[in-house]
Amino acid sequence: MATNKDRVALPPVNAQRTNLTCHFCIVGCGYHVYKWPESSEGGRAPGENALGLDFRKQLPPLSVVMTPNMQNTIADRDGRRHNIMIVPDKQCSVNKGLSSTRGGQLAKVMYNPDGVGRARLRSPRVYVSDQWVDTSWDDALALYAGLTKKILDRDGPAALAFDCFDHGGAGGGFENTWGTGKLMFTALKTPLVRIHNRPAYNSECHATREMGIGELNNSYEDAELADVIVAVGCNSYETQTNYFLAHWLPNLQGQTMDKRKQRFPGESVVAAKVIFVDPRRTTTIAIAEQAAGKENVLHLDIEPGTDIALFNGLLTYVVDQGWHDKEFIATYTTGFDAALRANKLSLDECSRITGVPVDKLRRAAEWAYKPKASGHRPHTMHAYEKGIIWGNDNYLIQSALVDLVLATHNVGRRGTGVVRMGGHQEGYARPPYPGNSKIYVDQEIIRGKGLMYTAWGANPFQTTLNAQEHRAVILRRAGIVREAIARQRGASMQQMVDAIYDAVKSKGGLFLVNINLYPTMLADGAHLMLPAAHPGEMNLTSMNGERRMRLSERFMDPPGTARPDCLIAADIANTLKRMYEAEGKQDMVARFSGFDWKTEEDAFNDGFRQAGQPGAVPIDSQGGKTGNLVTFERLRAMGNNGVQLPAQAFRDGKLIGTEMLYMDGKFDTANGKAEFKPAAWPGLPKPVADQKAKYHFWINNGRVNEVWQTMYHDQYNEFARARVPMAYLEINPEDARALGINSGDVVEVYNDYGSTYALAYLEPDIKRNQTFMQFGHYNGVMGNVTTPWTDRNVVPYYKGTWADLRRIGSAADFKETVSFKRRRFEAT
Ligand SMILES: Nc1nc2c(c(=O)[nH]1)N[C@H]1C(S)=C(S)[C@@H](COP(=O)(O)OP(=O)(O)OC[C@H]3O[C@@H](n4cnc5c(=O)[nH]c(N)nc54)[C@H](O)[C@@H]3O)O[C@H]1N2
Ligand SMILES: Nc1nc2c(c(=O)[nH]1)N[C@H]1C(S)=C(S)[C@@H](COP(=O)(O)OP(=O)(O)OC[C@H]3O[C@@H](n4cnc5c(=O)[nH]c(N)nc54)[C@H](O)[C@@H]3O)O[C@H]1N2
Ligand code: SF4
Ligand SMILES: [Mo]
Repeated sequence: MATNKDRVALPPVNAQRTNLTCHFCIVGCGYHVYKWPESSEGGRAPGENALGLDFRKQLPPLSVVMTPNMQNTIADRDGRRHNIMIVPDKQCSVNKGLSSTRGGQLAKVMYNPDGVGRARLRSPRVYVSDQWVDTSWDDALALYAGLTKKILDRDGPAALAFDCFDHGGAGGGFENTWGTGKLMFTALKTPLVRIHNRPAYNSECHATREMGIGELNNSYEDAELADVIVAVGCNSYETQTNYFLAHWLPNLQGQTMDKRKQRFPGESVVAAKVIFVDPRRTTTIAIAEQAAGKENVLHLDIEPGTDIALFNGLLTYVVDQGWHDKEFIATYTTGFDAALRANKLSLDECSRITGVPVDKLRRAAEWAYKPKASGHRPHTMHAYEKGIIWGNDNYLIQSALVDLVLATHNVGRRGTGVVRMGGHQEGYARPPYPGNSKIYVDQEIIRGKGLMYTAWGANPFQTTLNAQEHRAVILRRAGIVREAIARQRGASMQQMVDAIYDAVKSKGGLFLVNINLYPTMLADGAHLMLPAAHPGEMNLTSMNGERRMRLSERFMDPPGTARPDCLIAADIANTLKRMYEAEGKQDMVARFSGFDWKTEEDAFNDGFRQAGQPGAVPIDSQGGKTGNLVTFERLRAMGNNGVQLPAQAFRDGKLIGTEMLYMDGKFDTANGKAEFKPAAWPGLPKPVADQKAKYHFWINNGRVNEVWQTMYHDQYNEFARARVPMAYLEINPEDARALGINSGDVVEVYNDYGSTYALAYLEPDIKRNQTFMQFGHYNGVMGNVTTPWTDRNVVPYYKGTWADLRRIGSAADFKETVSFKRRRFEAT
């Protein structure tokens, strides 16, 4: 199929229309999927096409966003072929009809044997006699369950390692987190589990949760109502695109002024301001300056990893000025005095550590926290994401930030909130984790622990910290098993399981399983792959960054015999159950019972809806006790606007949700009071400081607008592949010149922990001795050079490492397809 078509077929009036929430980020934009037989087509008159638009004349601007990427042709299992069109929903309050460069390609990534999905796993595959071969589900499950059982019976659950998604969207959703969670935690009971983006089974938000504040506590509308937005370590134009475009920009452009005046009568309302805390000048900052005017944008370009000092300096100053909310602090919080003492830092000292001039710090405090002309406290929303979640000491940064927010009462009031901007959507519903959340799973595996490792919708080869060593150990251990398997001739299943068990138990091997849409880099070491389905191919629920839960409806079949993750979990459990039944082990049969689900809806009803069932309260979803109100049928009726969790009631055929948390001043602690936390500035962690002392460049890293994560779809998408064929590395032109590096050159990035390659991209906005490298790329793994350091809760500092650069040479191919035009939408 041609990658760039210049013609779009219109859906006929009777085309099937379903709802789909885009899964290429937290925002969760609403889309409509139209599906109709390949041989038919709608007409151009408004009564002849399902969009109801008049295509006989020029449409008014932005009446519909429609590109050839929004269309595809798919085949279902019965062989019938259909056209599909996936277009943004104008009625969806999240995106208001906008798409993004990622969401706009949803149709294109839907499976088609010649399209982007051509490398999708269609059947289980097993690595025997030194090659990948297709096999049946029965064979694959017998192998998986057979080995699992042998390990479980002889070595106990702690030898069964998992790296698993825990979010919403593709590789997630309430159904799939429940299915996998029930298998891992209730049935297998293994503690050796890590989450797809960090090396332990822990939270991204320990501190704020302990302080009584869940991390998704406002609505996207609050960004339209805020006087000031403080954006900390988030590059939201590129990473939460339509949240930024549909809710922040209108406020920054003055379009929500009337709404703000109406909502807050008597308060002075002036042009909204935004303060960015990011060592790097991002595209988001460049765009905000153009939209709001430079006079309304402040960029606190702190030294990397010094956020704690920044928030402590601001807190100290704000309290000195008397701008804190004494009444709120006295009535609704505890621990203020102790935190204030511990965090005390003068503006001079704050300036010295962060590198931000004192007058800029003072201006930030005045904008965000000084009472307004009318005497009212400003509505200041604090947004944060990976710049601090993966920053220098996750726990202390969040403590310091939330201390400042609590002192100034910027939570539980409309137009405020202290919130994660988010990564994927959320969709957490799991029984309690049976382990100790401080098990550093990667290090356990490196030390030779674990006999079997299942990577489930996760790709640690491309995304973990200290990735090169982690990968090297796994490949070596997996190689031992590959050798043992290759020596088998005509082995029965039991003989094969015994041979593998011997290799993992006595020879240091590791059996590696990849449950995924694609083979990915994991195929280099794996022994078994099981094909999964993603949204569109299954019914899936998830919630976005304002806790808005929607049902993404199935509109096509998955490729081959691919299955939804929750049903794969059930298949595994049921296979084990039968094996224990055959042995008459009733206690084990009981553990593997309760998976008799026919559909993903059964998994949803067993998990999300059973909040009353012990331990089943979804902790991230806040679906809590009201989960039982929410059914597939009701969600379907609520369309792309869904319901904001927790659901409060079902009235007049509608689910009633919650726009903002903590409006009543009751926080999620035992006594209902929010808790301040001491957070003194600790300096850089030793392994990071050591690399900094030894090497010249800070290797900042993160995401770029046009690709999603490890590029699992994008590596087969010409559009993305041509633009970012290799992880790019932004570098200051002066630094580049000194090393003889030009845009388009391949460079080696190396330090004590590893080495990787990247594509140089000269950018004057990058400071001297700093760089920014695309994370997670299959062609140049940034994680190779991150240190293994984690904070006290085993949360990594992905953003902090130093390395040297060496020019390798130039790749002619890349220079042809990659544009090195500046990404910051301004002239050089
Ligand atoms: N250096 C550095 N490292 C980082 C980060 C960073 O900022 N810097 N960020 C971290 C963060 S925030 C994240 S989220 C992680 C990302 O790390 P991962 O979660 O490992 O990366 P993804 O590409 O999202 O991987 C998901 C895998 O799941 C597969 N998949 C997709 N949909 C489905 C599905 O429905 N079912 C199944 N079974 N599989 C599916 C994809 O093919 C892909 O291989 O990286 C982390 N690592
Ligand atoms: N286009 C696109 N969008 C995505 C994704 C994607 O792959 N592609 N992935 C999604 C996922 S899973 C996630 S988790 C989110 C992540 O969303 P974001 O957190 O917005 O994205 P990142 O690029 O990881 O990092 C954000 C910023 O942290 C800054 N930073 C680095 N060090 C520091 C520091 O010490 N202090 C501060 N304050 N800032 C620092 C970096 O300069 C960078 O601009 O994006 C989601 N959206
Ligand atoms: S902003 Fe996020 S959810 Fe919305 S269309 Fe873009 S990638 Fe999808
Ligand atoms: Mo993420």
